[in-house]
Amino acid sequence: MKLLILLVVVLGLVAAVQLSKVYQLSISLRGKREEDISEADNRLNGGAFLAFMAVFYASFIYLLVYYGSYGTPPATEHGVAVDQLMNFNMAIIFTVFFIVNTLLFWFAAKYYYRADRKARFFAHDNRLELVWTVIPSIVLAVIIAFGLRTWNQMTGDAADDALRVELYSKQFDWTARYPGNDGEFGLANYNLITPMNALGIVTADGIAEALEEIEGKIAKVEREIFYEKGHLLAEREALVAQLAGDDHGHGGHGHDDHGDHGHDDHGDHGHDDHGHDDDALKAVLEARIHEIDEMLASDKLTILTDAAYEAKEDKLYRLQRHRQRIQEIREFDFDGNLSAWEAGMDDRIVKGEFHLPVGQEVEFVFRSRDVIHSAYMPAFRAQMNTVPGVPTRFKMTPTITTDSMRMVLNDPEFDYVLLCNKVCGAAHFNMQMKVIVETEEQYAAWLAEQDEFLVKEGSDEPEMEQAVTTEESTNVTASL
Ligand SMILES: [Cu+2]
Repeated sequence: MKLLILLVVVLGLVAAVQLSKVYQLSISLRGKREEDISEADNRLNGGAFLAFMAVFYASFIYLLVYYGSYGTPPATEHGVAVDQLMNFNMAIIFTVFFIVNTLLFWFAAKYYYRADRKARFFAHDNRLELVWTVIPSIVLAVIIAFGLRTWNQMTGDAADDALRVELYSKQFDWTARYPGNDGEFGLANYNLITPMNALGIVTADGIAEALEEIEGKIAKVEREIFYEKGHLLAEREALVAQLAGDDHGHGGHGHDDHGDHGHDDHGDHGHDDHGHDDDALKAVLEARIHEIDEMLASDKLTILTDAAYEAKEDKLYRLQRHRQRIQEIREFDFDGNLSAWEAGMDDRIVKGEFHLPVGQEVEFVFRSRDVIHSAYMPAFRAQMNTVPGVPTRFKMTPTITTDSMRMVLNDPEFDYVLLCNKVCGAAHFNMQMKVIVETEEQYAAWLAEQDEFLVKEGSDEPEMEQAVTTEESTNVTASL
């Protein structure tokens, strides 16, 4: 099939070349030179410019009508302002677009070349320069001022009673976190991320769990390094040589030692200890050789290439650094004496969908585990990058419930959605989360059903309850 298409293209090209040869031949037969272009030719080209302009505008307007809308009316307070800003910008852009393109094509058509007409030479005009510098400057300044005002509406400080929701992105899904009854998000630390603690929430238990996991990994790598056959054999050889060397070259060795100590005028003292040191050293060396022999016979023995051995050493170093960072996590109190390590215990973590109450200001805090993602909620006219290591935020107030929006759009299937709007990897297309906007009561009922971080299935539940304050544990029990 591909071959056939290629053949058609090649034959088409050959035909075109032949046709142009025939055309040139016919011109020279009529006694005209090739570069002579008649006025009729020029007029035709001018008309073609106008025809192109008409088709160009028609396709532009078609695309605008069919793809130019968000599909939903703005469902947040600031969304109205975002749409106004967008429409204002577009109105300016379209105006300039139509003026410039109309002039371009219309001039090309009107002033096609005619032998009896001479163009006017026009070098410079201060008034013109002034007009096309000052007007765009004013328009741009207005756009920037308008844009900053709308931006500040979204990113300004949230009200004290605003609901706070954390959105956590990773390849390739979203997790939402609600701060729980204490109103504070528990501290999070990426060093604590384990399968059981996907957000790395800091609690005494989380730290213990992460440490246990990392100790296990360190022990495994250490074993692989310590039991490497080549290195054990080399060490054994060196030890044996040292033992033999000690027996033969006793004098020399002793002399070195003596010299060292002699600097401090403790030569005699050093010499006294010398024989004793030697025996002790010999015992240590023999013990180690014996240990190595046992290790060489054990089934834990590993065989690694030099590169693999180095990689293991690197890995061990990184794991030890990781362990150190976990050990360095220090406890501190939020305002009001709430321990940062306890604040996370009642956090509610949800996946798949999250809910918001209508008419209530929400402050979103964004975190990312791996790469830059972008939290995009088109119906709310809201978007923010989520950046590893740099929490980002914005606030918004949803104004239309999911149910109302379904009626407005006459689409019972409609749902608000949170999308990833940065191409972040293979499953980026599927990185989304449903958002439900509902009444205050519905929202409260939904939230009460969500598990608290440390109060889900698991045997260590009673332990946890002891750790939280009395007031909190009442709430915890109530929600169970
Ligand atoms: Cu993503």
